[in-house]
Amino acid sequence: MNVVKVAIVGAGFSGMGAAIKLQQNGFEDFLIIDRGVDFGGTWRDNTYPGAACDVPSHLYSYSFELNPNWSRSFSKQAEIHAYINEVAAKYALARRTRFRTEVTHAEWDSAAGVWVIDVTHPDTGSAQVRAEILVGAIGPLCEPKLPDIEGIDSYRGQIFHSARWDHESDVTGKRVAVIGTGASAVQIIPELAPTVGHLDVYQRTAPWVLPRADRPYTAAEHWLFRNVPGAQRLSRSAIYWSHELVSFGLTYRPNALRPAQWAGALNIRRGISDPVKRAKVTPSFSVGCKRMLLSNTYYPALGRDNVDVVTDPIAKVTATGIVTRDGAHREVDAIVVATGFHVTDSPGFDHIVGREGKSLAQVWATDGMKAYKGAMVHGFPNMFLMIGPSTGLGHTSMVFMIESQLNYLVDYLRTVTSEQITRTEVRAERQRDYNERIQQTLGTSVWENGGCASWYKDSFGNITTLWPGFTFNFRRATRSFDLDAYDTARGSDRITIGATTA
Ligand code: N01
Repeated sequence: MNVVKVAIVGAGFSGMGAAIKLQQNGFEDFLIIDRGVDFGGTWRDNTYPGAACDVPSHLYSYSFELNPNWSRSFSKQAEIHAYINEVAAKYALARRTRFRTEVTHAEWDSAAGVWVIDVTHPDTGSAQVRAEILVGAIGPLCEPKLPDIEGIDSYRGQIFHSARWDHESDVTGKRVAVIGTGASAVQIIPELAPTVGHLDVYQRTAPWVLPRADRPYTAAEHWLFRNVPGAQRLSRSAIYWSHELVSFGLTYRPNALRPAQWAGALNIRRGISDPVKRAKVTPSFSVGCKRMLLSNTYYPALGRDNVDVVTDPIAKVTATGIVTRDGAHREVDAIVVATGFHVTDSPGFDHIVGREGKSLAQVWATDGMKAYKGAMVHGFPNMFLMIGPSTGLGHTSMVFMIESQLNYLVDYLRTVTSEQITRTEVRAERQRDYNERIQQTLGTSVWENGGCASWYKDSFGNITTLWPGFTFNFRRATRSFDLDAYDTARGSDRITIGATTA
């Protein structure tokens, strides 16, 4: 059995960031656990053709590890993954990481005051790790969501999810279907369209796809970033503040986003000449309600003669193709399922069990995912979620949110160490008040009023995934650990919950 102070589950941007910050602040007793073979999380798993970030790389990277060498404004997956691996190597994180190790269950042991974490490894089998503090850094976009379509299991051709791209399957010249038109599909489709024989794009809801200001950095810019102190930080700040302006429209004044909608409409007109196709791909909701996508190549790809946009709902999948409700049967050699992820209903929530013997899934089943500052959940002592509920963004870099939470995590560890606190649990009323304020702020938002259905909402219709408003407010809220929001216990004391003990 392995006993550590902090167990970090997940070796993506947030888990690595947590490990680096712990290390830098003298908390060396930690272990990272990841089911994959490498660092990178979503940037390791999403290798589909065209995978790239839709936030400029100078912002979508750690502030403490700027990279002057980004080749272009919106880097591709391989470059981002390489950056992540360089950072991991610089901080020697591999020596504290167990790869190919999956957490099957994590349960708070009240008597011992530790998290008991069951893990399994394909070669060495099951084992247990005990940790005083559990950092859940599994990311919201790690569990691929397969569509619940009749007959999909009977399909005999190649079929795979966008986040599990099968590079052994060569679809060149073949008949291919892509189900979904979200952020992943919008990047995949332009790569597939020119190489496959025929492409059917199954669109349930047309997204807004805006022009993408993507270009390679020039040699002069690279020289500046490498040699002029502050040049890169200045560029990063300019990107940050220009993106922050968008959050004003998203949260408070959706009408202010109209220019983006015009740009989207222009993008359609430029990319597609056929009026029937144009009409099919024109969204019927306000821009920003679903994630605003960026591409200069998506609409031209849809406009190609070998690409059909199918808007009739899918009725079933057969052994050889897809049948739509109008009865048409389109045969295909391969199906790419680009249908997103389990965000508000992640299977991982079943495996984390708190103080009262209930899993996160059970606790959140009654009225949705809730946490305090996206990190701490009442009933789950000594657990810190990275980019948990209400931390997602529709307009800028998640790394900014991750680093905000890292400030909070480090100050939490400093505080409990200096105060000799062994158990910390957020008070129910503080968590409730915090979430009520978030829901109030969301009342004016485009996500609430824009006329769309999206994964930002849970099954209760509540937006529990997004941080509303400006990200600098989240940075301020997480600057220091507010001990008064927590019930605590010291030494071997039982944790104090209000007037009672548990
Ligand atoms: O998934 P999505 P994604 N039958 O959930 C459709 C991040 N990301 O993987 O809109 C038919 O957005 C669904 O239709 P509808 C980013 O945060 C970032 O594309 O629900 N269709 C939708 O079109 C993003 O938001 C980057 O009506 C079905 C699509 O599948 C998040 O990941 C790149 C269906 C799912 O879209 C997820 O993006 C990629 C069904 N049964 C991803 N079920 C970058 O940084 C679902 N759909 C660039």
